[in-house]
Amino acid sequence: MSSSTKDALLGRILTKTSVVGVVGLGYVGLPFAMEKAKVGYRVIGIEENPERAAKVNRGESYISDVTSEDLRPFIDAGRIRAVTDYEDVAGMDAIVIAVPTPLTRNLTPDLSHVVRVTHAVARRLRPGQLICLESTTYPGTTEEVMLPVLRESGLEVERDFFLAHSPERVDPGNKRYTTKNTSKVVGGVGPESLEVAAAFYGQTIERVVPVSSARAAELVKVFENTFRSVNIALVNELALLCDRLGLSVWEVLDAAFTKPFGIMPFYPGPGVGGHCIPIDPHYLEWKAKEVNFNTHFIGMAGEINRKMPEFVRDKAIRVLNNLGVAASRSRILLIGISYKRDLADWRESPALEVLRLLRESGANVDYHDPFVPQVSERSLSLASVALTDERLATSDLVIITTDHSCLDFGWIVAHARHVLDTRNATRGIAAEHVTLL
Ligand code: SAJ
Repeated sequence: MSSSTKDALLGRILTKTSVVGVVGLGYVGLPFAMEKAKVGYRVIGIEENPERAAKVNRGESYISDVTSEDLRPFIDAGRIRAVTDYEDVAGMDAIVIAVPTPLTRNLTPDLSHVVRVTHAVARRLRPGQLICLESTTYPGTTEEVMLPVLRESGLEVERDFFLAHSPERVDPGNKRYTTKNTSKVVGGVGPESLEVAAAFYGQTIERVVPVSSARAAELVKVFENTFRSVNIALVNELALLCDRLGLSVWEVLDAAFTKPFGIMPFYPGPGVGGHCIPIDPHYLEWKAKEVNFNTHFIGMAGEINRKMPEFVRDKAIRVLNNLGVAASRSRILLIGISYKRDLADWRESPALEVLRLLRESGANVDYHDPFVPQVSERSLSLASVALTDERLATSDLVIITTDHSCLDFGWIVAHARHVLDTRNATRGIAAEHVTLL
C-alpha cells in the first residue's frame, strides 16, 4: 500500500478539506450529511429521486430528524448540495452509501440498490478514495459483493482505495440519540481501510468502535435488529398467551419490568413495521443458510410478529360480536397508521395491514393520523379523516394502532363507543368500554 495515498487522504480528512459524498439522502444520509457539513466538510449528496434532490437544494427537509431551518444555511453556503447523478464522484474523497436494502417478496435479500450504486461509483473510482457502506446487510456484502465490482476499475483495495462497513444506527424520531452521539461501529476490508474509515467517522461522531473486519461490522448491525425483533416477538407471543389465559399482558409486563436488573422493556403491539426490524434479521437468516446453519429465533420471531395484525383483526371481530355488531356491517376508525409513534413513516406499517384485513372482513374502515394525511400503496389509497367527537360516536369500534403522543386518548375514550387499544395508550384511563390487546 502506498502510504502516501493513505496519508494524503488522512490529511484531507483531518483538516476537513475532503469532499464527502453521501449516496442516498434518506433518514440516514441526510442527517449524516448535516453532521459532516456542521464540522466544515463540503458534502455532495447523490439522491436519485429528483424531487428529493430539488427539495434539498431548496433547503426543504423531508426527513423528520432534519429541520429545513437547520438545512437551509448549509445549502445557502454551498456546504451541502444534492445531485441526481454520479458525475461528481471522482472529486469526492469519502463516499458513504446509505441506500435501501429491502427484501424480495420471498424474504430474501435485495441488494440491487447497493450493486447499482457500487457500479456507478466504480466507473469513476480514483486512487485515494474511501468507500463506506452504511446500509444494513448480511455479513460479507462489502467484501463479497462490493469489492469485486470496485476492482473492475483496475484499482486495488488497501493500495489505491479504502473500503469499509459502518452500519447506520438511526432511531428515527429519537431526540436523545442522534447521528452525532450514537456510537459508530467501523470495520475495514483491511487495516488501512479501518484506519482511514475510523478517522473519517471520528471527525463527527463522538465514539467510533473499530472491529476486526467489514463482516464483523455487518454482523453487529443485523444482530442488533435481530435482538429487537426476537424480544418484540417474545412479548407479542406473551400477549397471545395472555389473551387465552384471560390475563392482561400489560399488567404482567409492567410488573416484570419493575425488576431492576436482567430485563429490558419491550411491549406488544399490532405488529412490527418500518424498514429495519421486519427486514434486516432475514438478511442474517439467508446468509446463515449459506453455511448450512438454521437461525431458529429469526424465523420464529418474524412469524410471530407478522401474525399480530391478524390477531388484532380477530380480536376486533370478537369485540364487535360482543357488541352485537357484525363485522361486515361495522364502522371502524383506526387511530394511527404510521409504524410507530410520532413519525410520519407508514412503510411496512402493521396498522395498514390491520386496516386491509378488516376491510377484507367487510368492515367500513377509515383512519386518522395527524402525521399521515394520505396513504397510497398497491390497491389502497385513502386519506386521514378528521378526528371529531361525531366520528368517534358513530364508529362501532375505535382501534388505537399508533400511540402518537400528540393525541388526547382521554378525549378519544370519552367520545368513543368502544375502543380496542393495541398500544396501551389508554394506560391509567379507567373505562369499561376499552379493551386492551
Ligand atoms: N415495536 C414494538 N414493541 C417494542 C418496540 C418496537 O411493537 O417494544 C414496534 C414499533 O412499533 C415499530 C417496530 O417495532 O413498528 C420497529 O420499532 P423500532 O423502535 O425498532 O423502530 P425503527 O425500526 O424505526 O428503528 C430501529 C432502531 N430503533 C431502536 O433502536 C429503538 C434501531 O433498531 C435501528 O437503529 C434502526 O431501526 C435501523 O435503522 O436499523
